[in-house]
Amino acid sequence: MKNLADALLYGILDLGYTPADDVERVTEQMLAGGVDILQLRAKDWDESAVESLCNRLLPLTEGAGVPFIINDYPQLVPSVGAQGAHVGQDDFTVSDARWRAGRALAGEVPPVIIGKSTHSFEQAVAAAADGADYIGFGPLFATPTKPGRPAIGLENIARIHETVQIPIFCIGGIKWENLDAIIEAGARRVVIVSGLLQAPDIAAYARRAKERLLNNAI
Ligand code: TZP
Ligand code: MG
Repeated sequence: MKNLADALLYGILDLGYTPADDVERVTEQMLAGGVDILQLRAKDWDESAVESLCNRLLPLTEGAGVPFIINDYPQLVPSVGAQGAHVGQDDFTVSDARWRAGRALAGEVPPVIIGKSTHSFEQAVAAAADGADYIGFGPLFATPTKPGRPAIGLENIARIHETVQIPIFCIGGIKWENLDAIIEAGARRVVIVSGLLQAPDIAAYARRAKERLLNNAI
């Protein structure tokens, strides 16, 4: 299984963009393109529907050795055998999510991954202090994938990387076209949602973004 610490490109399978009958194909494409970590984000889907999506997708991510993260349902982590969960500012605290995800208490190695969405420098510092394993930091740009959430811009990217030691995944409106600017502002790791899911060739798009991030990391 790939290590979170080595992850550069985070793919989110967002059911707002991908029809449920196409999730396996899209997941395979993302994995073929080299995403290092993959999240299932099924907003407004109920727990049993999310559970069955997890059960369809986990064999694919396991086969690729890519951690599988569930948005919003940490309690599903142990039952489906996912690697972790992602929570927002208005969801569970990091420690509550970790408790629900269960396996940390059982001393299982590797422990579950808990990620937190952050929308400001202060929230990012707080999430790290609360014990998050990684944070999402954004939206850098306003994006239809997260309606109603204002852009935070690029100003704090360098500062947050100097301050917070856990992996920071910049997110929100990131596309191939603005990746250079984001990297120049200090980003090392990114999440790309609609850019990837709407690409005519998802694998090629992911591969190109990953290569750019790898060149930067070397
Ligand atoms: N959190 C902050 S922005 C965002 C989330 C889930 C959506 C990012 O999606 P896109 O399509 O890459 O802008
Ligand atoms: Mg949430």
